[in-house]
Amino acid sequence: EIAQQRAMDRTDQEIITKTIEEGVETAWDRFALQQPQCGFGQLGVCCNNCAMGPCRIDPFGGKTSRGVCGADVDTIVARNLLDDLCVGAAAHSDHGREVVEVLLETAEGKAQGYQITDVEKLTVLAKEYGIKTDGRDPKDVAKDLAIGILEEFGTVKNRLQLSERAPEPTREIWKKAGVMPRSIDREIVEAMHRIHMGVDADYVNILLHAMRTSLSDGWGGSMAATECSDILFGTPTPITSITNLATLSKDKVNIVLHGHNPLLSQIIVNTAEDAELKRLAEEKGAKGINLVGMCCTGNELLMRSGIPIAGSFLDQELAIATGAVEAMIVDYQCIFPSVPATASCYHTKVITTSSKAKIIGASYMEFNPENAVDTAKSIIKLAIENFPNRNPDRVRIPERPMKLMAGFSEETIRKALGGSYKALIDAIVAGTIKGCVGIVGCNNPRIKQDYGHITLAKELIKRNILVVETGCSAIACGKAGLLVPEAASLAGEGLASVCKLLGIPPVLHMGSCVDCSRILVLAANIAKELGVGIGDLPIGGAAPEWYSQKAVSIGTYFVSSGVYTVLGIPPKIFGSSNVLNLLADGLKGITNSAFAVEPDPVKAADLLEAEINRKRKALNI
Ligand code: BF8
Repeated sequence: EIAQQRAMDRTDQEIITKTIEEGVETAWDRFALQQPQCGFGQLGVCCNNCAMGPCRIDPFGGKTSRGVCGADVDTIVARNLLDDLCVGAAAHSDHGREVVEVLLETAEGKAQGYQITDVEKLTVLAKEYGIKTDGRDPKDVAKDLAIGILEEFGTVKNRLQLSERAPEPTREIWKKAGVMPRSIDREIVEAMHRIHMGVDADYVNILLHAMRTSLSDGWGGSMAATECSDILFGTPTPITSITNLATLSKDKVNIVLHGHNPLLSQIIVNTAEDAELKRLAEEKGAKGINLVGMCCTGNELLMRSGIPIAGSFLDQELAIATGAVEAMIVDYQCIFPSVPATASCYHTKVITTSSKAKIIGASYMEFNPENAVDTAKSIIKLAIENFPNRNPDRVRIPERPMKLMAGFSEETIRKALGGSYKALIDAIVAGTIKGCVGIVGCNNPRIKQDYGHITLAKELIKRNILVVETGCSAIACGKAGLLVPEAASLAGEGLASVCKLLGIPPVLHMGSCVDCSRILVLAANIAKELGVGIGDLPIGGAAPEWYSQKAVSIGTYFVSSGVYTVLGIPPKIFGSSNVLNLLADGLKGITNSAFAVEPDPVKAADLLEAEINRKRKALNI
């Protein structure tokens, strides 16, 4: 059955079947139509940077060993990789910038519906930035902090304050390798400069800058997004909710909040409580308003407000195909440009809200922090008014949502362990828990949806390796029932005993993709307690189903920070053995970590376990 080949989840399969029956096109169909995909592109040997090209290098060593400009295969492959990475870093960091800007506007009293929610976190950050807090109004502190963080984006100070959270031995490595990030925008702009024809032609030099650019994302733009979102909306604490397509309601107005930035989606969540809107929904024949999240903005809402999450990247079309979605509200990133076309098969309205991300066929309702609540109200009203257009004959909503637990911020994990990582370190030293792996990233139609995430997570917990997750990976494991304390029964004895003691799942949901910065802080704080670098810890990373340029940046800042990382989808670097060898092997001598590529998640678990054992041995445990 096609649906079973495409996705693991029962509710996804049900709706995939519906799309096939109704002739509604999805990413899987478009993926099939694109076969065979360009082999040159897949190897990374095609350069389309300038008007002398496009050029492609013959991977079999024929005559075309250089582009028209003379670039060889190493230069082209490395440059293409840096290009992807800096796009991803830009996406995370520009999202981060918007959050910091709203923090500033909130402090100045210019933003509607926002407040300083987590004063404790504000104080912690202010201290890091050398801002006085004693006896000061939190708004004044927030103003100074927001300006301090905005300066991280591009200044003359050439020093990224947040990156100083990394342990000293890790920072020493960055210093020696010359990859210490200087500022967020600067690294991205410099990356683009280096990619221009006739600038950087040394693949090692290009890749070192790729590392620096990724660090300015993980320890800069993404971290700023996470920290300032926490200050505005609260630092997540454990919370339970539900997931999969069964979170859609048969009799309420369904609004899907899709995209990445919580700035609008969280205001929609807060505004949907409005009595007038509820009354309007009833007037239109609905029993209320049902908000569900999708992708990373869904993760943000789940982590802080327990809003049900309907699905991940490959679920965006399926949610619409239930025929039960009144409105899909998007900001940016990971939104299929064809979503309005899918929506046109049903009554669903797609609403774009960012001037950076308009889509033809969608309704555009510009979101600005100055009138966020008013905009949120108008959007919700539009969805409610669309409810009578729902055609009951076209609706199919799967049964039985899956329970999950989320909200594991670094602060929450630390507090649950008694204020320090001593208990976790003791468990690791004793071998009760062998180590920890962060599984992150997307879905990709190249692989059965969620298969890589679920299989890898199950394999690791069975081997007493604690799993932390973000992004679509966390949603995949949520749908599979791995994010509940009862899933401890699937873990090895040691890990299961710790989970039972603390009442936590063996797979911890740490948030959205920018919240991979929470994983960095977690690793940094454990390393600091042990007095070692991140590269010395028995930990690993994995992106079994990644697709996006953002994932290239995440994987690279993981590796650059010392975290061995296994990719389930091959990056477009196989055309250059030099680039491949450097990333898979050469880096080990610099960061004590490297990339590996392994599409089979069981074998990926073997690789990660071997790496964890290697690091345990080096630590004499
Ligand atoms: O930032 S995991 S498919 S939704 S890129 Fe996109 Fe990938 Fe999902 Fe979130 Ni992240």
